[in-house]
Amino acid sequence: MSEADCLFCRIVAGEIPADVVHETERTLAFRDVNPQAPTHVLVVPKDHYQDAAALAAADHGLADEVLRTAHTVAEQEGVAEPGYRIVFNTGPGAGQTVFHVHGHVLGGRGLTWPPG
Ligand code: D5M
Repeated sequence: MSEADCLFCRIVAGEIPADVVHETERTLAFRDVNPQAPTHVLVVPKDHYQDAAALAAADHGLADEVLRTAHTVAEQEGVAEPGYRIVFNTGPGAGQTVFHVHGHVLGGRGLTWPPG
């Protein structure tokens, strides 16, 4: 998929509306349209990387920034305590459906382990 066709690139560009909860120079956080918990926010780098592996290989600083944004969102949403989950589905076998890396920030309810 080209970046022009990428859903999350289009959200970053403002071409598709999203409920943005936090933004930094290089990251954007917006609510998931299909929330799986009371807090369910997606954190993306504004630049296009297809998954967490590609991001980690290409730009360690940006991967750090995505994690920092995820934690800022958790604090902002009031779920940092007692805890929250950050999930990067990586590859179709793990359930990734949008191939622009995104961390799911989930919280606000008890989260069981193992995940499905
Ligand atoms: O997660 C992809 C996630 O993206 C999934 O939880 C739904 C969400 N999604 C899909 N379209 C949108 C829009 N337009 N806004 C916000 N959230 C969206 P994955 O890990 O790839 O399965």
